[in-house]
Amino acid sequence: MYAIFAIFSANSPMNGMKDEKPLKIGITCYPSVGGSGVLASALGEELAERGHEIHFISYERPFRLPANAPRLHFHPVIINDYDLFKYPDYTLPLSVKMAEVSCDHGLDLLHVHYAVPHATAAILARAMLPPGRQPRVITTLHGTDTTLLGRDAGYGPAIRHALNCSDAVTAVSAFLKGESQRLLDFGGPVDVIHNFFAPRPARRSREEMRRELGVAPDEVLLFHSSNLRPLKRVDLVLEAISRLETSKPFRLLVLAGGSFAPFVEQVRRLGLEDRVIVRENVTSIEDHLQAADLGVFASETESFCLSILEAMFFGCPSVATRVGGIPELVDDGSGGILVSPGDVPALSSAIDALIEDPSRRREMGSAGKSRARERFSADVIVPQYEALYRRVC
Ligand code: GMT
Repeated sequence: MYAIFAIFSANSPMNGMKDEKPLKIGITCYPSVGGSGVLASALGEELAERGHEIHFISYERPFRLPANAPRLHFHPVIINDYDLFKYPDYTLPLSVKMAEVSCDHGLDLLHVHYAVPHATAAILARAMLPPGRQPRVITTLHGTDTTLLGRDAGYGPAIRHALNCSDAVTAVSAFLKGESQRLLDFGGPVDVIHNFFAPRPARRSREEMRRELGVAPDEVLLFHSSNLRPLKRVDLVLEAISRLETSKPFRLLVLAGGSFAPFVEQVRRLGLEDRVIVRENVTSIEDHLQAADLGVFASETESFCLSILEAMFFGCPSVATRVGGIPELVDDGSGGILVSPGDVPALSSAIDALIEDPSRRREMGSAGKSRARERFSADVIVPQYEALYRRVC
C-alpha cells in the first residue's frame, strides 16, 4: 500500500498539491520578449505540470510557451482596427475575452502580469460576470508598471485603483514592493515573490554553440541580454567593453529582445565591429547561456533582472549595477560583482578582473548557481504562488 502510494506521489502531475483540487487559472502577460512574459510563461508551464488547468489570454501566444503541453491553453484576443480610433484599444477586448474564458472554463482566478493594462482589464472582466462566477484577481507587478508608468499622472490613479480592487498584489522584489507603495501611494498588502527560472535542457553543447557563434575556444565570451530599452544602458555596456585593458581575447554576445539598429553606429565608432555578436529574439536561451562566461548589465534601474538569474543557473557570473532588486539576487561575490550605476570605469575594471582570473570567475559562478537553486528555483517559488492562490480562493 505504501509503495503504491509512493509511486503515485512521485509521478503524478498532482505531486505537491496534497489533497487539494487543481485550480483553473487564467494568465495574462505581454507575449513578446521581456522578463514579465518570460516569467508568466514559465509559471503557467510549471503550474500545468503540477496539475492545474492554465489558460493564457493575450494578443499573441507567449514566445516561450510550449505548444501542445497538457493542461496549457491559449486564447487569443482579437483586436479589430476601426478607422474611428486614432489609437487602437486593447483593454476592452482583453477584458471581454477574460470574462468569456472565465465563464466558459469556470476559472478560479485571473493572474495578471504587468499591471498596465492587464490589471484594469481583469477588474473589468470580473465586474462583467454575475456573483458566484467571478474569478479572483491577482496582480503581479514587474517593474516599469510601477517605476515608469506609476509616476505618470495619466496612469498612476488607474494602476492604484486596479491594485486596490485586486484580491492580492505581488511584486518580484522587496525593492519593487517599496517603490510601488511609495510611488503609487498604495497602502494594501504586497507579497514579495521573487522571480524564478527553470532551465530546459540545452540542445547544443557549449562547443557546438560557440562554434556556431564563431567564438574561438580560448576567447572569453561576455554576454548581455535584454530588451535594449534606454534604461538598460546598452550604450554604457558598449563603452565599458571598449575600455577593457585585458590582453586576453574576448567577444561580446548581445541577445537582443529588440532591434539592435540604434547601437550599430556606436559599435562602429568604438571600433567594436569584430568584438560584438548580435542575435535578435533568441528562444534557445539555454544553449546560448552555457556558451557564455560572464554577463554584463549596466541598467539604471531593474526590479529584479531575470537575465542575471538565467545566467546564474549556468554558473555564469555577471558584472552589474547595484540598482533596484539586483542586490536581492546577486550577493557580491556570489553570482557576480556589483558596481555603482553609471560608473563605466568600475564596470570595465570588474570585467577586466574577471576575464583575467578564470578561477575566481568559476568560483563566483558556482556560488551563484547554488544561490540560484536554493532561492530562485521553480520548486522554491511556484509553491509560494500556489499558497497565495489557495489563500485568495
Ligand atoms: O520594464 C522592463 O524592462 C520590462 C519588464 C518586462 O516585463 O519584461 O521587465 C521587468 O520585469 C522583469 C521580470 O519580472 C524583471 O526581471 C525586470 O527587472 C523588470 N524591468 C525593470 O524593472 C526595468
